[in-house]
Amino acid sequence: VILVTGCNGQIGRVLVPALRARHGNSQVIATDLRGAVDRQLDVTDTAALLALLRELRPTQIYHLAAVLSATGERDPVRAWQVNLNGYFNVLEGAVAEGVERVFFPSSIAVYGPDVPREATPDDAPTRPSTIYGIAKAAGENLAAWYREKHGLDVRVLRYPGIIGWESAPGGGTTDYAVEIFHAAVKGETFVCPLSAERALPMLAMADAVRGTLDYMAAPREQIRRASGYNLGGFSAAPADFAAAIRSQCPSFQIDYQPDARDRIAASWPAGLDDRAAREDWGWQPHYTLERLSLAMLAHLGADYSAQQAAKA
Ligand code: VAH
Repeated sequence: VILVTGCNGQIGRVLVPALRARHGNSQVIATDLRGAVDRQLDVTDTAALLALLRELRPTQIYHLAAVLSATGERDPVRAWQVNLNGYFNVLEGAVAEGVERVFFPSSIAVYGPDVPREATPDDAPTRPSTIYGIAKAAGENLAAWYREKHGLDVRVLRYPGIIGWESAPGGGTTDYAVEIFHAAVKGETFVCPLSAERALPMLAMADAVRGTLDYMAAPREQIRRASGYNLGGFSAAPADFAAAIRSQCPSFQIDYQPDARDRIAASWPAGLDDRAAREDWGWQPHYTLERLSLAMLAHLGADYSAQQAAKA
């Protein structure tokens, strides 16, 4: 049995169906604080988490429950409780209940402004500027500690911004890269919270989920980095998304109004060096900015037209 926490988040909504397709519906137990779940679970409730692990005896845990970067800057106490204490509970419970493998999503947010920006390597120093990034960097070190001390196979990926048509993001600095496409298909002017040239590493949701499942299925001896791997896709700034959208929607309008999220993005890399993931376990992204933009507009455009037709 595979347990997923945070199943109703941006990644969880896509990862759970992909896990079910690979392992079978009955093998995946989707949990979250609220919404459509197999079991309700608050990862900060240690006793409830331990009781669920004892009942279900999962062999793997995908721990996706988290408070993202922008929200975390406004509510650091809650961000720390969920992002670190919740994760610590998962690791302690995994050891206590004999879980074989744990997935921990880290982020480019573990890097600060003192790293090579265009192709940040895995071994660049991690001096994060956000509460979210601090918790993720601590989480990477916890993964290495539990691997060393308990032999727990905790696997970590440093995700870039993730963009998909399948699910909505929530509370992140990179949410704009999904919301811009929704505005485009509705013919609305997009008010962008990042400045035009603010480039960040980005990745298609379909690539991120496929890469995560391939990584978790790789033989243990291929995983040579205990603290995890950068997972790269492409590098893009808001102006790049606007240009890709305009090639399909010539009348698309964008209004740049940088806010606190632009300052967070300014502390992050513009691009990732993910050679270690490619060499160690065969990582390979498939979506470029252009291909992803076409797919986003096609899927969201179809959804929007169907919604309009239903209202008519
Ligand atoms: C966020 N989507 O914006 C997340 C992610 C790299 C960005 O960590 O907080």
